[in-house]
Amino acid sequence: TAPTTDSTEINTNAADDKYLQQPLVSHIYTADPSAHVFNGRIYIYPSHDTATGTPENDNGDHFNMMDYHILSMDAVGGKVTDHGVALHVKDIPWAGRQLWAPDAAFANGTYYLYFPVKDKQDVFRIGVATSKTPEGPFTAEKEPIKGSYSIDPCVFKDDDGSYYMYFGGIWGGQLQRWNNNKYDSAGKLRQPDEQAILPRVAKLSADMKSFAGPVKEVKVVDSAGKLYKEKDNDRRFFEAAWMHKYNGKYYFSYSTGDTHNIVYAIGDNPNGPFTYKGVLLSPVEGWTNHHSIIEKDGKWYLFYHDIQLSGKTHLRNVKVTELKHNADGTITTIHSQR
Ligand code: FUB
Repeated sequence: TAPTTDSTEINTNAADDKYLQQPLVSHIYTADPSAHVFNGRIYIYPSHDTATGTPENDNGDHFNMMDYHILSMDAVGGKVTDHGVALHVKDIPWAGRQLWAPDAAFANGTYYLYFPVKDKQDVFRIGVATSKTPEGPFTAEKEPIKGSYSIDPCVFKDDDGSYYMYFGGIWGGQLQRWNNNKYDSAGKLRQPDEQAILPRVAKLSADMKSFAGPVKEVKVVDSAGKLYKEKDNDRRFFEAAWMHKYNGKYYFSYSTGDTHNIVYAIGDNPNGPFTYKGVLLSPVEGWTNHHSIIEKDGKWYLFYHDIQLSGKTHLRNVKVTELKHNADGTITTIHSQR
């Protein structure tokens, strides 16, 4: 498709930011980039996609990742360093298979890596591992975080020093198996007219290794305050939660229904509710869409992935582009282009 000429959209083909649409690294496949600024440097905590030959199926078994590599760079557009294996599935005592999208946080003089992986019963749980350096290597705790489930943790630090974990992913991510924080292996996807399944949030304890209170549902509502139905595929939650704060407002963003837009919803407190505002990234090449948002040196950036290098949905590559908040608090939609 031709580059957009609409001035309200960020044109990732603009001559002066050509590097923004190139994969950040091409020697390994990477996806689900959770970016953070630690000590003035950008660290990216991605999934490490691997061609294991696992046959493709509806549960996402072909996303059979075994380890994490952390990437870092001084600034967007700068040289990217791959710090090597930061954590391997064989070093997580309780893990079975499939290391999916991670995130990281810094507190108590320690770096925490949060990761979803199926346990030995093939149920996704969220684990935590620690390191004294942002690039690892990380040492995993012996058990998953008590009360955790499903996938795609995003750990957000609020201005008052509290940390919250947002998480959940439907279908292969198993969120449909959890109701009132109870597991039902037969849990089904919702019918079109039923209320859509909601993402989850839990406040983290001071030790950063446990939940301080019960896991709660995150309400995303329309402009009339109504929750979405399953059939509202363009707006309801699917996976890939991220939280950022801008001008005192909480921006909750995620990948939608079976349409895989990255959309955002705005709220006044970290637990929600959040009111749907619009699309911030349209679907990318490949089945999944997963992002993070950071501020560095006064500019905002969107990290995301597509499948430019491989053409295969489970072998992705991470990218970065600039993100623009408009004067009215909305975000300019980015259309991923090659
Ligand atoms: O990387 C595996 C899964 O694909 C992630 O957990 C989802 O968000 C999707 O990107």
